[in-house]
Amino acid sequence: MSLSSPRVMGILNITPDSFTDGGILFRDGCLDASALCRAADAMVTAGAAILDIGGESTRPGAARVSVQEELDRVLGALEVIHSRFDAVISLDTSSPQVMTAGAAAGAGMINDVRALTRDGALQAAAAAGLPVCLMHMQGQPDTMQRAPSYNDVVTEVAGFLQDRSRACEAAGISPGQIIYDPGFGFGKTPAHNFTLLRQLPDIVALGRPVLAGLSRKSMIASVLPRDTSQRLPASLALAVLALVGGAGILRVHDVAETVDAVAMVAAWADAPL
Ligand code: 7PM
Repeated sequence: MSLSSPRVMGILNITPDSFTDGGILFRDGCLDASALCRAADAMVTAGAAILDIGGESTRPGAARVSVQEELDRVLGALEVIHSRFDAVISLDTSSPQVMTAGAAAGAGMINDVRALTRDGALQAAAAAGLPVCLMHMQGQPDTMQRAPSYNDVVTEVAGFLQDRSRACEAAGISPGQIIYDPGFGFGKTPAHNFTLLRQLPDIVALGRPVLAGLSRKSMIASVLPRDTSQRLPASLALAVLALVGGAGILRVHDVAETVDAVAMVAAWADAPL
């Protein structure tokens, strides 16, 4: 997978409580494989290069799931998608057991909102040999939005990502396999999020591909009164700003629309002066 032009990652939530799709893909303890295939097919057809699947909701206040529950949700989905589509499958997990099993079932990258900080996660990711996305989060999902606080949000996020990169490299993950993510909305006020977006070139300058997850996030609601189903135009505006700031991967719900936005920015970036 080349990152010379920006890639779109489509979000497939395999959780019963996902905040945007209400758990249509996983209900009553059971994966709806045909709904999953339709959703994956629509995203791949629309131009997603990566499909992000996760079985543990990172929503603030979400119930923690057991490793077995997460494995049950995610492995079936991975096998279904891996056997039918050639998109890279990103596995959204913090659990070393899920990383190991997921890599064997066809995952092509690991997306960890905890940046491989759980016991054994660095070793599991290194053994899997897959690219890893390291995301910054202040605090834990259940409490992170209570009182986010930074002296200098950009410097602190950049420093955290560099620390985690060093830990990855020490565990045997090659620098070329490491992706950075400032973690929009994860222990950040709207002002922190907009500062990070405005200063995204400073994160890009650290020398790794940068993933931006802005789709439908609540920073939009700090500017406009929109519930999640009405955030597409604002999400596209944020996606364009992230691209102009140098993002290499956009994690989104609305793949087709975002692919069009990527094409416009690419044409703009390639225009002769
Ligand atoms: C509630 C709060 C529901 C937050 C869902 C979310 C990211 C991610 C998520 C991100 C990476 C969402 C988030 N966001 N992984 N997983 N980067 N790498 O809005 O920004 O999808 S969950």
